[in-house]
Amino acid sequence: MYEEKENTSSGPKLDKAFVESILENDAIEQILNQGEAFRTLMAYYKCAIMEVETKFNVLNTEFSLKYDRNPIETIKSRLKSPESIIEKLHRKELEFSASCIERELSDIAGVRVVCAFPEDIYELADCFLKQDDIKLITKKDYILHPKENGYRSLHLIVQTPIFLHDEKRPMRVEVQLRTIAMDFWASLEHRIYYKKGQNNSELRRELKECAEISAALDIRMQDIRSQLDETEC
Ligand code: 0O2
Repeated sequence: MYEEKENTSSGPKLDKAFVESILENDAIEQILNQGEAFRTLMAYYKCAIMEVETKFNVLNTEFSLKYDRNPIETIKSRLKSPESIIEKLHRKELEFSASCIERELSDIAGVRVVCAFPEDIYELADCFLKQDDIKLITKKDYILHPKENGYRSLHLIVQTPIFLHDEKRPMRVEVQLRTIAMDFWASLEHRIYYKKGQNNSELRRELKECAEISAALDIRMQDIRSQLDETEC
């Protein structure tokens, strides 16, 4: 679950019943043995989230000085929950170890940047990716190429350094950029369908139609803004 405010609790707590329901005893033992390394790795991912959030906050401030408006409506971040990590490792038949998590999973740290207009997404992404300490690992443009269900967002997996007392550590972060309309749609769809595998085809069709309508609305609102910008010049 993505949150607007950073979670400052002492660390993620594991739902033991969930873990026992999907894993064998020896795998649970393996997880418990990794406790300290896991907590340390999660702290590093939290730092990486802070680095990326700061970069977007700086860009937002600079844009607001230059254009007299904020391109970013909200930034929401999340650390993947221990349950989701275990479930994903289990699904991919990977071992539970801090090194395997770091090597194989790219979405432990997630930053979601919500903008008013589609144009802002691409401009922010460009500025962010031009920074010399950001390395692009993968880019998936679900705005240009929406998913079959209607999902739209720009996804970037990037590597960013965090500066510890005695080392500079590269960490991977998943950045999702979307408009308010895309975010509204995805939140609803996430609650109803995504991951739940339900199969009500009529609802699916309606949701897809809503995605098309909200994409058209995004384009019209952007056109209106462009016209306003022109009349103000
Ligand atoms: P959560 O609960 O949001 O963290 P992967 O399985 O990560 O190796 P995948 O699925 O190819 O790779 O990654 P992709 O397509 O970049 O999607 C990753 C994230 O995008 C998901 O994270 C969702 O947050 C979001 N997402 C992707 N597709 C959909 C969709 O159809 N509907 C909605 N609502 N969100 C989507 P998680 O970890 O799966 O989920």
